[in-house]
Amino acid sequence: RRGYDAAAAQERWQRYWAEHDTFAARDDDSAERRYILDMFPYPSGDLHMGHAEAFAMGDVIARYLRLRGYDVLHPIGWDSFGLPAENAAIKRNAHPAEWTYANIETQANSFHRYGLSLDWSRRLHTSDPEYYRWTQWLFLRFFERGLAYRKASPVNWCPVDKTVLANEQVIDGHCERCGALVTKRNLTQWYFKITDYVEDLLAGLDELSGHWPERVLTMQRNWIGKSVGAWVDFAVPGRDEPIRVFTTRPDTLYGTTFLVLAPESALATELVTDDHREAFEAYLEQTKQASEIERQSTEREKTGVFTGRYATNPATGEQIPIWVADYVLADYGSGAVMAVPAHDQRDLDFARAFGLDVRMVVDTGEDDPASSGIATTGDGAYVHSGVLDGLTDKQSGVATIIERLTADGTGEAATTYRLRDWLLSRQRFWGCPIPIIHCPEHGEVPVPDDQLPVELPDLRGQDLAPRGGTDGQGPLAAATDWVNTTCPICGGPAKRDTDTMDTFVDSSWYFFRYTSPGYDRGPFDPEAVRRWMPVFQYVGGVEHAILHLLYMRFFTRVLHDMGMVDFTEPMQRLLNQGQVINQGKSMSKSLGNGVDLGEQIDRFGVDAVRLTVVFAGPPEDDIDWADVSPAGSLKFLQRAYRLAQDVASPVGADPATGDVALRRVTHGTIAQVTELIEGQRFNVAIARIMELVNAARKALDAGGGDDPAVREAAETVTIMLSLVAPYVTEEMWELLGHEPSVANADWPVADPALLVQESVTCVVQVKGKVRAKLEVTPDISDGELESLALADPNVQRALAGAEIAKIIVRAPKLVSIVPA
Ligand code: ANZ
Repeated sequence: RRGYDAAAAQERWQRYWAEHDTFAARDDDSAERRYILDMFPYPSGDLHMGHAEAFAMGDVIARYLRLRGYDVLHPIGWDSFGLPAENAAIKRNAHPAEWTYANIETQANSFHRYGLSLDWSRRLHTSDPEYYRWTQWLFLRFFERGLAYRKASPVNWCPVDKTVLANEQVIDGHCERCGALVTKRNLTQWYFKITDYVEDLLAGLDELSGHWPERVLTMQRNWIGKSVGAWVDFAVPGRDEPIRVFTTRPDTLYGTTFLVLAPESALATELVTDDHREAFEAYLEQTKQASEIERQSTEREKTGVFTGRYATNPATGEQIPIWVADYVLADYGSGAVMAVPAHDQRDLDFARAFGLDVRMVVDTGEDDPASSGIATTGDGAYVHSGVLDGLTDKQSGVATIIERLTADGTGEAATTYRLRDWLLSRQRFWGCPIPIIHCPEHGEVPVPDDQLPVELPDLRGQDLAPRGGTDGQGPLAAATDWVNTTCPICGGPAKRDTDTMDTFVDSSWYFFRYTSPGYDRGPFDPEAVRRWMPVFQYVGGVEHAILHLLYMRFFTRVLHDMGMVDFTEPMQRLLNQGQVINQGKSMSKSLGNGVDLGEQIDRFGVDAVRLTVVFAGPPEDDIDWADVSPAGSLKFLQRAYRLAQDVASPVGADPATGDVALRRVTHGTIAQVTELIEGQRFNVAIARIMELVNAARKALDAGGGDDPAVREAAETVTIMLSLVAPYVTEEMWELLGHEPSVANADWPVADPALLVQESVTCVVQVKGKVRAKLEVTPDISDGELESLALADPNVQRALAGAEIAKIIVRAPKLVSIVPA
């Protein structure tokens, strides 16, 4: 008898599914809809183990819901603009489009082979003009609403990639992609005004609590970084403007004994006196070497220089020295800090390093920070604090001082955010052109909608390498025929914008497009979005926890305000799958511990690889490939396959006439697996299916293949296992005498009559009064129950040593005792 032939099955069913559109969304009101989405891939090389895991998880959910009778939308596309394509193309002397689309084909073939239940008819590529036409259209709507604007500002510049980097692409002062030391440049750049939505984006996170991983919500909250406090003005003798600082602890103002400026702030350069300039310049140079994280670390030894100047503490009227130190950052708050050494550890470390005053103004009952060296941050009684003396809690302290500052005109309540507007300009070729024309007469003029898309010029055979000139212009600037155009308003000579958009713009709206891929009157059909969205389940890596998810939430809010969608959170639920690692480490070329997906599939077959990935542990945990056994998975699949082969009863045989013990296992498994899949505990669900295969095999070996209960078990296994092993289960379904596809089967329903109750509660009465409740197995004998009841301490106490006149036992629910 032949076993399961994975390679043959893969070929056969791929063809079948494609020919029958098995996984196309119907979108015909025949059933409730569910939209399941995996974060779309970036087309660099072939699929890897990371894709294998993420897409296996998403497919479990999509297939489960389909079997539950939902009309499921499970689309696929490619995030196909971006730097890596361009760099690879430059290296190989090819056009980015060639490299990109070749990789997309490779990946698409691999996705087909991987047996995912995708709706291929909705496939999109963000680098296709018919897609980016709408990216541009959306940009123009943002522009009209004042949500896309240009401003000149110092930006992070990667001298190797020769492009502007967003803050989040700078890791410890280095370019996230190439590792080069990032420098600053002054450029005029396009921004999206995401800060207009900051409060709404924050509030939305509360709504998502319980549906998104808590750590993602926390990361988003920290990224937005809301701080509530006050601005406080410190007058500087000899200067018109005061120094404004942001503080979360205005209540500690009386303890402010000096100010600290960020070394690279304009204020520092301005204020430093000639006597101190040399030391300051040297310090400024030194600062540039340290990363933002290092600078803020409390562990780090404090460094700094005195400016030679003083400011007036608005509460005490005292003159306090102004210092410069790198623990203050230039681009947060105002780049200046009021230092309260008694109640802030970094200020205290600094004060102790430079012999500055430490003045305790909140008495928390702990040791005086001046002697202990430990700043106190809790609530306490205010001391030496003028209007605050007598108060004992932070909240009233803060409110009182803000009132006072406001009345004096030396400060006001303030809220600051870490979040900055989204810098979307890139000086690169392979991205979506910004649909703006610069007219000497009319300024920034939108390209009229009916002239979209502004297509990328071909530039085949030309140098696409970033130019990196001081003008900060990208390679598009060299395409003079393309750049030189006419103003849509006056018809005079004008120039196209030569920046392209950050690829995060492309990925901020792709999920809308899937609902109506051919739509040509807008980026999506609002009716289709209403039918399918919000997305029921989004699946993807935690590396996108901050930016992608924040940006798409922002886009959705803007679309909401434009009246195009009626919700603000596009993804109801989020699953962050773990990573696939090997030997305890991330896979990498340099470690030589990479595992090749294609090679694993060649050896064990798709089903075994998918089963291994899903069975390895909870979906959000990392999988160490050194700890798993695809060979073991394949062995199990062979065992399941043989079970289907050995079923001898006819289709439709009444299971009620079969082995009740096996039926109990089958129905118990149905109930448990259903709950486990709903709770996304896929690995445990698989363990239960494996147990059912064993139980069915045992029953079969004992009673033969004719027992309809064996068929029932085998069919249950086949349907449930199809969530992770689509090929072998199609074969099994056929062996069991059914028409394909198993994807059209119904998810089994547990018969409550066959569910073994784990335990029942037995009431024990003494003289008619309930004295104890015992948890017992339903099939406990009268004798066993009687001794259990009599041994119970509460029952013994109630009997108080009395003889027993009568005892009635009704297992498993009741024991009634009458003492003499
Ligand atoms: C005085 C003070 C006293 C502060 C105290 C804290 C505790 P978050 O919560 O992160 O917003 N700060 C302000 N601007 C800064 C900058 N550019 N670089 C470094 N630190 C800066 O932090 C706000 C607090 O961080 C502010 O409140 C300020 O120190 C400091 F017992 O002011 B605080």
